[in-house]
Amino acid sequence: MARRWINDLTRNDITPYPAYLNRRQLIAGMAGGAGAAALGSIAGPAHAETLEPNSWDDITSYNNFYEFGTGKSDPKEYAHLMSTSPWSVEIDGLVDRPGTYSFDDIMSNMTIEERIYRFRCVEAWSMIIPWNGFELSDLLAMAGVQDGARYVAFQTLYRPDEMPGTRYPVLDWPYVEGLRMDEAMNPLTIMATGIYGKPIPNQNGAPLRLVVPWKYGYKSIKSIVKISLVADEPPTSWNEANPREYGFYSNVNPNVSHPRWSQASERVIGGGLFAKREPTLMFNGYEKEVASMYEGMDLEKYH
Ligand SMILES: Nc1nc2c(c(=O)[nH]1)N[C@H]1C(S)=C(S)[C@@H](COP(=O)(O)O)O[C@H]1N2
Ligand SMILES: [Mo]
Repeated sequence: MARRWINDLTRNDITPYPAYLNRRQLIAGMAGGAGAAALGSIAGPAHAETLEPNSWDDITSYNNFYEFGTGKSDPKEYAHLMSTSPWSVEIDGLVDRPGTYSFDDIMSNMTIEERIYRFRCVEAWSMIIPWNGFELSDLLAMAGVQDGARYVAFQTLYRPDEMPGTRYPVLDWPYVEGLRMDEAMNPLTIMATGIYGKPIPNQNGAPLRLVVPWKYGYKSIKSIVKISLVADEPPTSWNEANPREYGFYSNVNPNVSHPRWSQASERVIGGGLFAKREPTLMFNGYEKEVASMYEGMDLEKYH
């Protein structure tokens, strides 16, 4: 039933409320007679009722994937050069079952769900994207997280022959990112493998990429080939490139400006040339779900 809903997805089929809600939680909650409690505890962002996904065209032709160039249309133009089959992910570090996991192996062990999430780039544009994927926590459980693991480090494919943008030293390749363990285990954090029920296009990070909806887009690392469970905060590409402008946390925060621009509002892609900017929401609208992870932290210092 869930699969039919995903595969035959049309604009009208998209449940508007609570749009991003994990169907598994929804069903589990209702079966246990605790539906109302489940809904209450993970009720969506303030504007969940009105989440209207961007078009397939918006989502797949306006991209950041610097391995293919820094222009917004470069990924769509060049990402076909990247071969994504076969694909495997090496999982190492503080795990019980380190090893090379094939993409097919991962997929046969994961339950694919749809999550309609806001997506906010640090450059102050945004979209709403209907992802398909699975919770990162399920993948980590497959590898068996050990006690000493406090962070998760991710690495993108680095294949210069297939990635013309890596000829330029824009970033220190390969692209790397990281999350604190509680962020990685948060149910909102997913590994996306599809958009609109179709396999995720290369320009969006095929065959699997991270999506962390309450953080600026650059945390959502694409085309992942390696995941390491580690004890210490791992280096991240944008932080290494410019630590003053890009912190490790990178939580969406309208009250903390980027040194070169305000983060108080955003331009919604697809709204047309004269569309009004929309106010940016704390934690990108996911405050209720994630704010407790940062209680007592100075969000300006740990930006
Ligand atoms: N490997 C890699 N991952 C990346 C990037 C990149 O350049 N390389 N760009 C990031 C940035 S800045 C954004 S906004 C999102 C864009 O995702 P989208 O193109 O699917 O919208 O991918 C993020 N992940
Ligand atoms: Mo971004």
